[in-house]
Amino acid sequence: MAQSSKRSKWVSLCVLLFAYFASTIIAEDGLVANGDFETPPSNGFPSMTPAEGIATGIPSWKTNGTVELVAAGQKQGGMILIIPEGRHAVRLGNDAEISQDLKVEKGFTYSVTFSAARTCAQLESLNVSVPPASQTIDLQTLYNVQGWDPYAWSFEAEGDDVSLVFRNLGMEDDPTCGPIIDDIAIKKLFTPDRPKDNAVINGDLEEGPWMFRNTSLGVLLPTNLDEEISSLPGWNVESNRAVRYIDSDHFTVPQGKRAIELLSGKEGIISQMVETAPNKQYTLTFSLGQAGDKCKQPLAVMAFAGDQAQNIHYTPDSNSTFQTANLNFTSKADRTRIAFYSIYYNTRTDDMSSLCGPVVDDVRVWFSGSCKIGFGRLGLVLGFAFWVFVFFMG
Ligand SMILES: [Ca+2]
Ligand SMILES: [Ca+2]
Repeated sequence: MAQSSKRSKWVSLCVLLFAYFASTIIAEDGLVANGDFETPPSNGFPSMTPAEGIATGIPSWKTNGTVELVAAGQKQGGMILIIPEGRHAVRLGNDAEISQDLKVEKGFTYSVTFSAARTCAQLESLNVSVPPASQTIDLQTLYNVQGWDPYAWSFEAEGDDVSLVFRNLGMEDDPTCGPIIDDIAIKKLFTPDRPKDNAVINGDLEEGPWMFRNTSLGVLLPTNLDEEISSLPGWNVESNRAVRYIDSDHFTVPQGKRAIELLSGKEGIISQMVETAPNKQYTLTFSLGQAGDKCKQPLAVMAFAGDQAQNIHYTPDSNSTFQTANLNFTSKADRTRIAFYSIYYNTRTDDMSSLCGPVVDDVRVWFSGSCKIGFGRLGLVLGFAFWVFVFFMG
């Protein structure tokens, strides 16, 4: 009797555990199901003849309209199609979409990373949405010579079950001119606490979108429309053009594993509203460096803090890949805007067309008024120590 009750307890425990895990299969950070489009459809990958290339079913995705699985080596008009990663990707025809249902946690902010390439010279854009949140990403600007880039977009989950949708809003004469997408990943973001001695949130830029270890292009952060929902917690990309989130595996980063590379001159601006006490002296300090990506010098940033603005040139030092820059300002209100953009429009020296620029990291805003008090106290302590010394020696 005792044994059977023990067994039934075990059974109920197992059932409970199973129920727990079954109910919490929440999208994990990283690639979504078949996010790289390398899982073969039930009838195999379509042949490389474009006419037969219409997907009959892409595992883990729902499709609407002309969605085509494309393969490495496949040609279009004499040009080989770009496949961002692996051997396969999808191309969205006019007004076509793919979607996948995801389990997330309501109220949290998630960032979606995806790679996109355009196929024709026409204006192409891609709409990414988790209804009701939606953003159209402009693919017209080529940020690098390889013809594709990873992008990040963030949304706040309004429920536990959401649908991630990629849609080509285009209506081109040539229906095969739609964008190619690949490598779709998701990451639940957290907002780091504000350090005691620094008013900047995520000033070290370590919290940001998912990055694939094997992707050497960084991740582009396009304009974020909602100040509160950003792939780079705390920060806003307030310009029409994107900035690049870079990692220490593929770039030179001043601090930690992540930093921002500013692109496109004035057209790529990151900013943050930091909490300040009105009419107090503050100092903005940050690391200014180069990304180690053969970017043509000179590199320089325009740094803003409240009503102060200063251009700072990166002056290479043989011992370091970055320098520390300072900007003193007096706060005018309980929030002060800090911002950065690149002064020059830089490209790489090896291909003359990939966009690059100065790197910003380790951003701090601290109450420099307190510094004087600190030295005052230090002076008192030293003075007291001196008199104690004189007293005992005497
Ligand atoms: Ca792929
Ligand atoms: Ca960093």
